Amino acid sequence: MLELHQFRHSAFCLKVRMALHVKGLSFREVEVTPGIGQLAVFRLSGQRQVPVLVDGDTVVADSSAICRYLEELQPESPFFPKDRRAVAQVHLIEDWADTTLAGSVRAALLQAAVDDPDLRAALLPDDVPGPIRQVMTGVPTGWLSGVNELFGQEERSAMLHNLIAIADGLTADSVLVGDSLSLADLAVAAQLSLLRFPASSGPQLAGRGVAGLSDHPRLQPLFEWRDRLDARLLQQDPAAV
Ligand SMILES: N[C@@H](CCC(=O)N[C@@H](CS)C(=O)NCC(=O)O)C(=O)O
Repeated sequence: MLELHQFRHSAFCLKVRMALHVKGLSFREVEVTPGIGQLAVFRLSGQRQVPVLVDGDTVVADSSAICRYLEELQPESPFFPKDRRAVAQVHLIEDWADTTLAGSVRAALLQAAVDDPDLRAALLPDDVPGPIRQVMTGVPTGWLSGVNELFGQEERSAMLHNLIAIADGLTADSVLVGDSLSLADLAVAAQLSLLRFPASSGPQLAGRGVAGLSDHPRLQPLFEWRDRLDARLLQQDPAAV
């Protein structure tokens, strides 16, 4: 049985969970505790980040490397279109989503968590003990935001510009490249989870996210598209056992 070592609310881990569902592969989720649990991740994979996929003796780190491994393991429901130009577009969009978009949504969510103690509480792992949870959510906003502005105006408008451009061309059941689902869809949909958490993130987080973006009128088609994908891939079949 495949094992996915993950942080539940990591967008990169969500991308891999979606990919596993597209391929119809069953897997076991191993929740990693941030910090201390990453020692085991390092011992296993030679680096400390999640997601890490374990398939018997094979250990693969990095969401893109894992998706390419899954593509070889299970060629059906391919992650890439046939047309060469479309393949290039998928690579470009996946790379943009995993780097530029990932950096911006992370900064946006951190900023939102600084501003909103309830969101901060919802983001803590479920097994954080009550007293620690209280201290973490009680941290005065001023103290945290004193660090500096996390999510700058320029970064926000660049991200918004790109997301609106995508949203404008979408309907709920369209795909980003070609005419079937590809890694471009999974990579973008996964990063959007940090702006507005999907139903598969659980009742504490579903629908919450970054104020001003999660409810931005021009982005609604994008979140509706993402919600469709989330429902199709992750909700009806909680295949992970
Ligand atoms: N390029 C990697 C990025 C993975 C990544 O950034 N993982 C984060 C969780 S979202 C992580 O493990 N952070 C902990 C750390 O860097 O120590 C991928 O695509 O998998």
